[in-house]
Amino acid sequence: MNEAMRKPNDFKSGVKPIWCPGCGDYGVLSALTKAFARLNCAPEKIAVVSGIGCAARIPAYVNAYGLHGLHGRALPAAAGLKLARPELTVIAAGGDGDIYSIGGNHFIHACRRNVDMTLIVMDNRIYGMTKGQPSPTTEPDYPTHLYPAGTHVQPLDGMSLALVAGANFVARAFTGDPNDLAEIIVEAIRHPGFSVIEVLSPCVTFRPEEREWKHQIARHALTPAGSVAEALAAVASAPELSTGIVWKGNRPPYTGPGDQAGKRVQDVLDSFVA
Ligand SMILES: Cc1ncc(C[n+]2csc(CCOP(=O)(O)OP(=O)(O)O)c2C)c(N)n1
Ligand code: SF4
Ligand SMILES: [Mg+2]
Repeated sequence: MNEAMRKPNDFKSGVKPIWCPGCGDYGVLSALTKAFARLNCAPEKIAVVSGIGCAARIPAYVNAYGLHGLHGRALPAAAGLKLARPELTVIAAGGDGDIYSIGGNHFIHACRRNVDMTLIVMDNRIYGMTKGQPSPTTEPDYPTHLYPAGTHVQPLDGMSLALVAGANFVARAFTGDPNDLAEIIVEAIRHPGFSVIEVLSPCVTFRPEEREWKHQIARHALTPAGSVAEALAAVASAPELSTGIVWKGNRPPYTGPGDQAGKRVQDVLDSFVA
C-alpha cells in the first residue's frame, strides 16, 4: 500500500461493532483510526490489547494485531508485548471497571514502570457489559439496582492516581470530540513512556443522562503543567468534565531488565538443571 494514502478506514477491521446505538465507544474507535492514519502507521506494526467489557471489545474492530484477553489484565499483557517487540506501537484499552477496579493494581504499576505504550480508559462510570453495576468512578449518590441509594463511596480519580504513580503523559478527552481525541492519541503515542488518556465515553443504555455530557464538557480546560504538583492542582481545581493534556513528563521509558538481569535469571535456571 502507498503509505501516503492511509486513511482511517484502512484501520477498521470490517467487523461490525455490537455496541448499543449511541454508545460513546464508537467515537473512540473513530478517533483511534484517525490517529493511526495521521501517524501513517503500518497496521502490522500496531497492537491493540484489552481485557473484558464493552470498551474492551475495541481490538476486534481495529485492523491491527489485537488481544482481547482477561478482565483487568490488559496492561501486563501490553507491557510484555512492548518489551518483547519494541518496534510495535502498543495501545492498551478498556473501561473504568476493567482498568481501575479489577485491573487497578496493574494500572498503578504500569504508571510506575513507564513502558512506552498508550492506555485509553473509556470511562462511562458504570459496568456496562454486566448491566449497570457501580464502578470505581460512579458518583457516590448515583442509584443502581445493586445500590438504590448510591454506594456512598468516594470515586477513584484516575488522572491524579496516574500522576502520582508516575505516568509520563496524562490527558482527558471526550468521545464526542473525535478530532480532539485523535490529536491527543497522536501526541500520547509520540510521547515516550506510559501515556494515559481517560476518555469520557457515555453508556447511553445504563447511564442515559451521560448524553448531556456534550453540553457540559469544559473543552481544553486542562493544559500541560510545569510539574506533577501543578498538574495535580490543575486536575483538582478544573471543572469535573474537563478535557486536555495536563502532563507531559520526561522520565526515561523502561525497556527491560537488561542483559545482566537476563543473565542472572539464566544462571538460576541453569543451576536447576546442573
Ligand atoms: C474475572 C472476571 N470478573 C468479572 C467479570 C465480569 N465482568 C465482565 S465486564 C465487567 C465490567 C465491565 O465494566 P467496564 O470495564 O467499566 O467496561 P464497560 O462494559 O463499562 O465498557 C465485569 C465485572 C469477568 N468477565 N471476569
Ligand atoms: S451497555 Fe453501555 S457501554 Fe455497553 S455498548 Fe451499550 S451503551 Fe456502550
Ligand atoms: Mg464502564
